Amino acid sequence: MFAKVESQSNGIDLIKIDNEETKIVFTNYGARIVSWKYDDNNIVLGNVVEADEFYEENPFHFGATIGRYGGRIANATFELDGKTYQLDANNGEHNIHGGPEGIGTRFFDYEIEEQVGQVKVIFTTTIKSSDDHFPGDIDLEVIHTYDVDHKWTIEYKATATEKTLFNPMNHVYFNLNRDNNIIDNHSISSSKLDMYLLGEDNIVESMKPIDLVDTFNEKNIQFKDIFTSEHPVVKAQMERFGGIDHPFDIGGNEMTVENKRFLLTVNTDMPNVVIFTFNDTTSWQSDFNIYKAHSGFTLETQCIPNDINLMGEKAPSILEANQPYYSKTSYKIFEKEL
Ligand code: G6D
Repeated sequence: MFAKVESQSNGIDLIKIDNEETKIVFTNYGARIVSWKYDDNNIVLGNVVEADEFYEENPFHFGATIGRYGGRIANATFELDGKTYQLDANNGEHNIHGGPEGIGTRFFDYEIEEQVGQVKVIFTTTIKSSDDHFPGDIDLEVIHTYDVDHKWTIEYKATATEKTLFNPMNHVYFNLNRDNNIIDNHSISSSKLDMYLLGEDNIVESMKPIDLVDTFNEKNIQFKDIFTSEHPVVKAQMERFGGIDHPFDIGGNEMTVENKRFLLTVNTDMPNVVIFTFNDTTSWQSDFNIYKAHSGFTLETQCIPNDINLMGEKAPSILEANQPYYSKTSYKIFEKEL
């Protein structure tokens, strides 16, 4: 395994890691993953060639590190220790992806460590309260590790100067099909697939989910079956949002997604996974947008969006001052025996 760096225009560096049949590329712009190839099949959405132009204007945040708070915060406001915080609204009246100054569009510093059987890229930045209006500054390390077993691991290490919210995630879109054909044929599987329902403006409505494993009476569920379900609750949600944009409780630390050729496993210590099936691509008015609806899906490991307004002081995204934060998510790709 080895890594090499290619510097593009506008300060964007591509950090290319070669592991024989798989290759992965990261960039300092948003500490993001740019591409992940199994042979010549790119299993994530992105563009390794002209990353500078492609990523700067991408409203779908392909592969970016998102924070300090990944999902929507309703009405861009929350209360912590009796104090009300007003954030910038950048999704109608709501705050999303950490707000307009979110970390997905900034340049991170980085170092590369080549070790036996793995390469680590350690990205660092400071999130300032004066930029995003959450309390406290956060020193953040985002560590992307790629290893000989074709496993990509993301670790987040952080400390905050004041009690705050911290809920980072990665906005990678997977597509295990050749030529990025729509992902309807992929199936998802876990011991439990509790889907939290969304209300107005895609905001999580209640803490009462519906278990898709029970509803479909199956452990391995195709996206197509969810999209076309006749179950009244599932159907109403799919019609309303054009697909999945929902947080799940996966009942443990692991879930899998597969098509005929590949199996992807996700391991995480985060309580929820938001699956977004790229439901409406039309808001991206660009020649770079070659994607139709359902061209990919995210597996955003995080605390349930809006947790602070749903759960108050019990919200898992609360980070105490000067307490080390750590979380870890791995994605591993296998080629199936045909
Ligand atoms: C997130 O949940 C949201 C979607 O609603 C949004 O459209 C996307 O990011 C860009 O996954």
